[in-house]
Amino acid sequence: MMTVDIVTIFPAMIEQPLAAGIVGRAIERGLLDVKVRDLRDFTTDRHRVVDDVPYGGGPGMVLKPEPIFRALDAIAAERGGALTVIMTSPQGRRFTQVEAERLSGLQHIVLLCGRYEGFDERVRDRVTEELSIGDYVLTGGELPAMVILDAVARLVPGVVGDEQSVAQDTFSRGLLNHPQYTRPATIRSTGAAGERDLGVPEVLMSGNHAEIRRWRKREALARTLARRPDLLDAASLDEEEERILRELRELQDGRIEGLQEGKAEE
Ligand code: 9D3
Repeated sequence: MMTVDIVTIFPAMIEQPLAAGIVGRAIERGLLDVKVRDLRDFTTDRHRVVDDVPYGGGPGMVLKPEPIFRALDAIAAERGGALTVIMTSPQGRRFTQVEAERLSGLQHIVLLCGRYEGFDERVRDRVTEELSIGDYVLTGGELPAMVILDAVARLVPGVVGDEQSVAQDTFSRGLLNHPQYTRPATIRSTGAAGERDLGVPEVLMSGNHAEIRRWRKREALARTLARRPDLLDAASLDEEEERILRELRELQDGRIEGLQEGKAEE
């Protein structure tokens, strides 16, 4: 079982979403033990103060170090042994699928959620790593902690029912997924383009499994080439996929040359 301690001043932001979905079921089934710790429970003053003004002046408030140190001491005493402490922070290294895979192999992690202008620098003395989820500004580390927990939890064996779907995942395989369809076979749509019937590619209803497999490979590669060509550098492709990708690139090059020669697009 993997255990995760989350330290926050907004426990409700974490507890409600955790109860639902695949992660909620994993907790119920005992595959995952998540404990949400209210940072204010580790203060010692009457007003349970967790922040203070920055030394040297300036706008905003800084999270005080003592409540965080006390919270980490309590978690270390309860869990036993050295802690892996992950600080969520805009200054952190980027959290990726590779990071999620590494963390999913650990027995226990602590996630520290930042607020205000951030942590007193001395908290980093107790931190193993600092992670950001991307280049956009949020109001705190709670959503990043949930993102990290979600991505890590689904890699813990047994959490996601279908191991095959975890293994075939976009970022494990290095390609975007092919388009998916389910019933009905046609659906009426009223949109900007007017009214029309939307069908399903014939090949998917043909029952020809070799054809379907090839169509899916082609669609996945075409999508990746169009939307995320950067992923193709690291993707591990089989021989058939390499061949299809060469074809798609030739088509693409042909089209660009055609345009350079001044031919109109159809
Ligand atoms: C004014 C300078 N900002 C630092 C770059 C202040 C600041 C902005 C946002 C301080 C804290 C925050 C709150 N964000 C997080 O705690 C956070 C975060 C994010 O905003 N984006 C992506 N990943 C993360 S992980 C934690």
